[in-house]
This record gives sequence, structure tokens and C-alpha cells, in this order.
Amino acid sequence: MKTPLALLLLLASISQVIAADPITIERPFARASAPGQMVGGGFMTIVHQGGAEDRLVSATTPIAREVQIHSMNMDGGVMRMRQVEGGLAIPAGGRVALQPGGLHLMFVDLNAPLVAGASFPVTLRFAKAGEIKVEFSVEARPTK
Ligand SMILES: [Cu+2]
Repeated sequence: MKTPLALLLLLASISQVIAADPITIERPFARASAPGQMVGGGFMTIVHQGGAEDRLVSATTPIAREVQIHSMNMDGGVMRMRQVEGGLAIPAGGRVALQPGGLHLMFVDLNAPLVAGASFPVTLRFAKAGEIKVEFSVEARPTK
């Protein structure tokens, strides 16, 4: 049974190359959590090479109860996070950066501390591209 399985795997990998996803994720990372911290931010750049706008609708991860999509805005001199309503639009042929101080994923109710050097899976759900699984690496907190 070894040969048919190997052949199936080969065919599967070929079909993946042919049906290359229009959406790719660059440098997904999170920051190590401080002691007692129950939420964590997730960052990445979403690159869309398709011809029609897509939308990041939701995300899930085993390391947190919930994943939210947040924006950050100045409101009366105070930086506030808000949930992005209706998902995050990804323009055709565009790039959307989720980065510290701006758009980010918010991992709510962490199941365990985020430790620098570790990594964890996140499943992103796009309206058109469907599910994309990404491995986030945990980086040390910046020292100020
Ligand atoms: Cu947030």
C-alpha cells in the first residue's frame, strides 16, 4: 500500500501548486505575554494576489477562547481598541498589515502564557479564500 499513498500525496501536492491560494500570510507573530496577562495581540501581513476583494471574517486558535479582529484609534487623546465590524476587507491585489499599534488579532482568554520561542496554530477564515492555517511564532516583548 506504500506506492498508492505516495502517489496520492504527490498528486495532492501538485494540485496545491496549481490551485495556489490568492491569499498568503507573511510573518505571523505574537508577543510573549506578561505574567497574569489574559489577552495577546497577533500580527501579520495579509497579501492578496487575487482579482476580487476578500474579507477576513474570523479566526480561531486552540490557545485562546476567542480571536477578535481589532483596530486601534486615537479617541480624545486615548488609544482605544475596537472590534472590526463585519470582518476586515482585503482589497484585490492589496496588502493589509496587522502590526503593533494598529490592526491586530486579539487572542482573548489565553489558555496558557505565550512564551517567547514557542509557536501556535491559528485558523483564519476568509469569505472567499476559505480557511488558511498559519503558525504564529511568539517573540520576546520589546524592551523599553
Ligand atoms: Cu486588541
